[in-house]
Amino acid sequence: MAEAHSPLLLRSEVADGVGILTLTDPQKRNALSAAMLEQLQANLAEFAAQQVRVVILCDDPDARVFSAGHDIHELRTDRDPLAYDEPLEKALRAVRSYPGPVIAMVHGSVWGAAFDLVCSCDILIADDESEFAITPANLGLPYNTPGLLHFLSRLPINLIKEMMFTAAPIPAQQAKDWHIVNHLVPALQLRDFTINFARNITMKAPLSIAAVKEQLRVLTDDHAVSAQAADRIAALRRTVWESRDMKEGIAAFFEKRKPAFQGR
Ligand code: YXS
Repeated sequence: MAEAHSPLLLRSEVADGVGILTLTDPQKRNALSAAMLEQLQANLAEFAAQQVRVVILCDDPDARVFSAGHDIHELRTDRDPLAYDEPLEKALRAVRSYPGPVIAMVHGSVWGAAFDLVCSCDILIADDESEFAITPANLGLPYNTPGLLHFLSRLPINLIKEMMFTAAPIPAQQAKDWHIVNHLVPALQLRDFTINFARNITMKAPLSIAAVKEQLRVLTDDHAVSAQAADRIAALRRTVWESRDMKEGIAAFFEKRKPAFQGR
């Protein structure tokens, strides 16, 4: 569970065999800090040890923001900020390999890497106050290949391009029309609907479900990429994370001003 010295950034509970993890860092709009992501991994490991069959990842019902995405304070500018061994990627892999369904229960807005997090969940249930944005273009960041594969396994490429190029939030109904969201329910019904949905799955055969989840992960995550393609991708992304534009995008966020991107 949470390290003794770090504040609790995730509330963990088990109700009727369903594990519920609630993001609780309202001051930073549930930004995905290394501390929060480590607590997410630790809680998932604890649930797996307890053979919790279904997990719900959610935010508090009075939050306006499900998660503001990667903690921008922690974005590395001296190396690939979304590298394989970064806390975010480890947490996404923990969700994708949890031996049972992880359901994202979304109220409020989802930003940046938090969109990758909810897309890495197996099922997404949201309310009519939810919206979804992927925002590297706002900050000058190079999204990574595992993330793009996550999106490609979820959305048609033209919709991914629209979300990436505009960084505009996709409102709830449009997210449902685009099949980002499995179920769209009124805000007041979200928790009961999702817990009942999860509880029904806990009555099914856990080994069968865990095997199908892992088969689908292997079939969608393990894409063979040629050495030349891998080098090209690395070069393209390095140009971006070494750029002055990325430093400008991050600085502009903290100075609460619009960034002036120069294309270099
Ligand atoms: O000024 P104080 O100290 O009160 O702190 C403010 C914000 O700086 C802080 N905060 C964050 N801190 C670190 N990382 C973040 N992602 C982050 N977002 C917010 O929280 C305090 C309250 O923020 P404020 O005043 O803006 O709240 P608001 O309710 O007016 O607006 C909520 C948001 C989420 C619309 C707004 O905070 C916002 O636009 N946040 C940034 C969303 C974003 O662009 N996320 C992407 C992060 S980078 C990422 O996830 C990927 C790597 S990528 O870029 O590739 O998608």
